[in-house]
Amino acid sequence: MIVVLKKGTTKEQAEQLSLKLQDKYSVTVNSWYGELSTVLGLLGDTHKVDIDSVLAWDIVDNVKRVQEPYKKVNRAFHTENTIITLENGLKIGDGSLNIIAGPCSVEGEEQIIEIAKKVKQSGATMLRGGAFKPRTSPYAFQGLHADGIDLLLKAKAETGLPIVTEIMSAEHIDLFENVDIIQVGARNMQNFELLKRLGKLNKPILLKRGLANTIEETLMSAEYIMSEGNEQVILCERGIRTYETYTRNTLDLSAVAIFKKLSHLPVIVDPSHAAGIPWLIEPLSVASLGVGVDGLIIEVHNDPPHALSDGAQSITPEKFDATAKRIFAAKAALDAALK
Ligand SMILES: [Mn+2]
Repeated sequence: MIVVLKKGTTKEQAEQLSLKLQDKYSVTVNSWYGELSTVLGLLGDTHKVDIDSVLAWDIVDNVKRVQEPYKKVNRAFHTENTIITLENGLKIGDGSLNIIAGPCSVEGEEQIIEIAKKVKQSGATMLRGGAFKPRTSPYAFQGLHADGIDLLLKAKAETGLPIVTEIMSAEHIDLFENVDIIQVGARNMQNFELLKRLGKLNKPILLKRGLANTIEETLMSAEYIMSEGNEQVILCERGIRTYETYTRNTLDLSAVAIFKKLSHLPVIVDPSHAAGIPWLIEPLSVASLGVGVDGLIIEVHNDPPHALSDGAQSITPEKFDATAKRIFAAKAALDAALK
């Protein structure tokens, strides 16, 4: 970290600040006294240095980080890819492609079990389904809550598919005991108290990027979970809000490549929520393979016109079957070509 001091700062003032920084953050400080300005270089673990409090010193002109503010997430300190292994042995992040499929919301026993069986036949390796639904309108279907989780567990017992479902409040953590992967939705990406609680669990967390959050903010949210001890974090790009209105969001595929470069965590893409348009699911999924995605999460509903949420962007199990075949074929071809 570089601290540039204002013109006219005396050597005594610079030394006073150096001592303070060394003392407060246990870092080594080197000083350069130039003709025009004085520069302090902070060496060591600077992750805990609060830039704002350094800037609050009258003599400080500018502070620059030369290291990213996240540590646990950073590939620089963990060069190998993180591979997450689920209870049934399924691996995420090992170079294979996992497809998580299922309805936006769990609506009933018959619905979730039928969809689970079908997506499994088509190659899905995990089942998704919302029990707690963050809806824009308080009058929209809010999910079946604990009953929804029970139905997901039934579908898991029936098919063997691990289940992924969203948590909205730390209050509900106990209900997620038998859930394989807990999802943090885009709207909760910066619910830091929730992230800290999830950081104390020994369970994979699927962290979706917020609709208006930067790459660095997303990585800092993952850091919140990991700093509490839970290192099983999967990042998910689900589209960000831009000026474009044709699609529900704008899928930021460069973020996927950047997440893979800056962090060692598995990354998945959600083409359903990114696009909001069923026919875009396949091309966006195939495109995601090119930026190194570890998985996809796709909304599948047996009766999209009557779905209680996100029917318009869901595909039928039949359509999913055809789509999954083409995605797996593209993955095999790409892996062979890039060998
Ligand atoms: Mn949805």
